[in-house]
Amino acid sequence: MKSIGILGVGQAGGNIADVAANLGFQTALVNTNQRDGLANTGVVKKYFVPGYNGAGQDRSIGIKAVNDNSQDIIGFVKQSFKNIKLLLVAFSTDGGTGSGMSPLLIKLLLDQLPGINIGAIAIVPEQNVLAGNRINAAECIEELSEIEKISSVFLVDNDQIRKMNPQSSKHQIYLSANNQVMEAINYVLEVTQNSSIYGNFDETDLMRILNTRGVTIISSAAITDAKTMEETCSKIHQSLENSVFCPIESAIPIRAGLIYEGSENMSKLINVPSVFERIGEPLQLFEGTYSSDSEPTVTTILAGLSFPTNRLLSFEQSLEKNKDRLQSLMKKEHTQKYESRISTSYNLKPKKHPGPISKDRFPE
Ligand SMILES: Nc1nc2c(ncn2[C@@H]2O[C@H](COP(=O)(O)OP(=O)(O)OP(=O)(O)O)[C@@H](O)[C@H]2O)c(=O)[nH]1
Ligand SMILES: [Mg+2]
Repeated sequence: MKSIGILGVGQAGGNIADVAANLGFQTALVNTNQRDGLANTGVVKKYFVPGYNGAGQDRSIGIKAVNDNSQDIIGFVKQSFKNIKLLLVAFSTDGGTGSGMSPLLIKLLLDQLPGINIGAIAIVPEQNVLAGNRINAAECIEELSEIEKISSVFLVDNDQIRKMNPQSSKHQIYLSANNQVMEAINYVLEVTQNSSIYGNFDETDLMRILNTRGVTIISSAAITDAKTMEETCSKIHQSLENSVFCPIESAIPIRAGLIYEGSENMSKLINVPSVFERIGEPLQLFEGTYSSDSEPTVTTILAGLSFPTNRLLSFEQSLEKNKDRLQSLMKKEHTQKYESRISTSYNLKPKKHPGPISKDRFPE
């Protein structure tokens, strides 16, 4: 039985839980929209918040859904997962349900599920989403970053997938992101089950890394055609830049893992100090070396990173630039109305704005 559980919240969260279920993780989902959740057929345990039909990208509806049903939801989560050490709550930051419910739910679960660490798989939307989604994402990530006892936060970056596959449809991007994030987490968990005479990376090591508060990133680099230590090092850095997660911007990780799998010969090309020279030396490093016939691969886990300020600032800057236009749109919602001229012209209603009916408006 895997020691990490995945709780999907909202549609994107449910989709990630579905992928996780197919990889053998314990999973459950919570949604305000039954129709979305029912599509995630791999997930058996489902809680639909009664009286709701989606949150329509309104975070306050998600927050209310948790506040009004907190005991039922916590009871559902308790029942759904057995003997896990880490629960990862998966959701998108820019909708209403997952974005609104998840930070609050994580806080409540941390209080009410003692002994289980809780982290997050939070999806950061593409740059080109509209203002409402950007506001949601910024608010959600701010709330997440304030949770005191939270473990790893994986920031899944849909833009990273777009960057690697510019022609892909939205659906392909989502599917690829969901698969990549769960395969990365699955790999580092599975590898703890292997044994090695050269250096084991065991479950305690992994949990030590994943229970670090802050942003976590996992990436794998195939080093098959590397000839030198420099080439190996640059392949590792490249894999970090191109992973499914928001790329690291500056901060040094607090804990890290370095796992090598492949022929013993190629492992000589890994020079740990030079790998961390650019990233910054962490407080603790956990290493694992596994001799096998598979393609030589270095998997890096960096935990305790800062939230990617520049990536998030770019959201906020574009909101700031369009502030006047956005505020006038918000105001318009409450002030706009259409005044018909037809009734006044035909004297059906008391006159408001007398004037001829325009021929352009009512062509013959
Ligand atoms: N990576 C990934 N992103 C997704 C997926 N589905 C949706 N998204 C992203 O999530 C956003 C929409 O969020 P949803 O998860 O549909 O929202 P929700 O939590 O169900 O909230 P409401 O629909 O507002 O009730 C989109 O703008 C995308 O950024 C998915 O399966 N994978
Ligand atoms: Mg939805």
